Amino acid sequence: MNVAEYLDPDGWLGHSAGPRYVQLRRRLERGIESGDLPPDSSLPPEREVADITGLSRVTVRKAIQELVKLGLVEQRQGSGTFVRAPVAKVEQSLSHLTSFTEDMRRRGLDTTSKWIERGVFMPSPEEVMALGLSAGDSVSRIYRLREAGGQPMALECASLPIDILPNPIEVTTSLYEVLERSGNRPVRAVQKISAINLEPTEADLLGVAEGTAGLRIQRTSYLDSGRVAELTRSIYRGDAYDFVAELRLSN
Ligand code: 16G
Repeated sequence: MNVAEYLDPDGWLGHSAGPRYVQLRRRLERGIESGDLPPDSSLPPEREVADITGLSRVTVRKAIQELVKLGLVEQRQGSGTFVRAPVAKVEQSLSHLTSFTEDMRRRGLDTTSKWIERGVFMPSPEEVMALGLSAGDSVSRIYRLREAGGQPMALECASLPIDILPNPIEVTTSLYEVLERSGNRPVRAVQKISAINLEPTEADLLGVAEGTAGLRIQRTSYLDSGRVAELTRSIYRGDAYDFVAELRLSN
């Protein structure tokens, strides 16, 4: 079935409730999910979709804009709108304190990092509070774009007290491996996860459209002694992650 046939309004438009741009968006979403509109296929220009469906161009534009935000299609400068290839979803367990490298290795994916910042800095007030630093203390900070299987997955900024990570340059692949070697690997962590829409810079680094859904995660990790070892602020691609928690009845 070609796109024009797929969008023939007879079969769907006006049959369900809701605004017409939502009906069009749903029709396109269903086509992407079912494979009728396969990855990398192009959508016809707005004008053509309007002709096929009898909807106004404003309505068509609104539906497509929403699909861009959902990360289902992308607009390539000068060449049109294309269905995005889905990224492999990663499930991260919320009950095990694992590192990004370990999580990805378990799924057979190689990791790479692009460095945004790595060094020893004056701490921000947030870092002073979270890490329990004293006046005049410096902080080790590593800020990376984390990729797995060649795909950008998360932006991650980790801050650690300088005696826990004296030399941030030593971290080339896994932070937790470096901490493990010095006996400073965290044993417990508290995570706060919230839903966000990605800001332009974050979206650009993660290779998705501005406004796409993402997850903001703040992790505070502790050593066996109870001391805070790490504060990490991360932004994960919402389309790449599922966080899974196991729940038990308390008795
Ligand atoms: C995970 C942790 C992060 C930690 C990193 C170490 C979350 C939300 N964050 O991404 O706090 O710094 O692993 O990974 O899970 P690495 O050892 O591969 O550098």
